[in-house]
Amino acid sequence: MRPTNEELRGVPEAFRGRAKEFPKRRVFELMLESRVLEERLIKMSHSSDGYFWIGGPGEEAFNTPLGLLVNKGQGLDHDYLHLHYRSSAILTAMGMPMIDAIRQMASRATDPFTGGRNFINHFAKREWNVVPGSSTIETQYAIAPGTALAQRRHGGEGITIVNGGDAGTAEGDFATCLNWSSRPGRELPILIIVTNNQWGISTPYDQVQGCQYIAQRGAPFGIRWDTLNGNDPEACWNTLSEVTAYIRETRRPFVLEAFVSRLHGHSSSSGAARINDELDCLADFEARLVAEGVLKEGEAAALRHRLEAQALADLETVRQEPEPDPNSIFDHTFA
Ligand SMILES: Cc1ncc(C[n+]2csc(CCOP(=O)(O)OP(=O)(O)O)c2C)c(N)n1
Repeated sequence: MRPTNEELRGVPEAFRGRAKEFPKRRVFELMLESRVLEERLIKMSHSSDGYFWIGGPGEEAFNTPLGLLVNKGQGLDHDYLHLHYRSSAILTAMGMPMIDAIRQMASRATDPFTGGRNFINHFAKREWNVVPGSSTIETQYAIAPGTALAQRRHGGEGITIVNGGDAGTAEGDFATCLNWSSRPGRELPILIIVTNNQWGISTPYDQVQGCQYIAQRGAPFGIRWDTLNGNDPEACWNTLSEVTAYIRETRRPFVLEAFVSRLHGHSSSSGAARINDELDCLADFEARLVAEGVLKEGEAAALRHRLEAQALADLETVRQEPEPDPNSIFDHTFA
């Protein structure tokens, strides 16, 4: 008898309560840094310091704990990341300095991810197993089982992490990922994440998806699954700690769906205006930390001011840096 959908929900009992103490102050500082960075990048798209913006404001409460929990490094003993374009807070939490994203936004040769040749928030970093991100949505889900399969053969505790949006899961690559991750006896150590912001550019979730939860689609494949409030950083820290422990130890897949906000329009193509009727995880968390006495009144504003000044100084530096040499246009092009 196969387990029912509900029996597959969440991690087994043995993995509950695995989270270390929630580093709330650190998480807040990183969430704020990521937000300030994205706001600077949006301004760059308006001031012609960059051409196109797409990014992650509204996903910081989920992505920051995730970035802190990644086993960062190069090779099969570390985690592999197959990310989509709203993942900046993951990179910030892993240690990316703001200036590196600003370099990519400004299409500078100094962009460490793509040498100024790809869109903003399309990361690639061999030293951290960050696999090159693609603008074609969802292809990452079909590719990710490859590194997970290598990790299954290799052994150890390294896992593969893949994320993407809700609308993209309507494409076949998502089903490919579920299938390859769950072949009986050959299950893969992979965390399959969907950040559900209820939108695919301008198409609402309810007009596309007949299922209640996308993550539930793991159940027919025998994959454990769960949903969580992606606007609550502590819930994300706890759940991600448990889920990653489960995958590391059992070498089995897990589908996790996080409900998040989209705090700016889809991309600069639609203007990227601030959206005020969705919950802002950063403002929410700040209010909580002030109420708890973790942050003093005005402390967050002072930190924001310092980070904004740093981002602006970084932009001044980047403006002086060279654009890519036209002769390098075909470098790293394979067809
Ligand atoms: C294969 C492919 N089809 C269509 C597009 C155009 N496109 C870019 S983003 C997007 C919506 C994606 O929505 P979702 O997966 O929910 O992620 P979100 O942007 O909301 O985080 C679409 C249709 C694309 N980039 N690639």
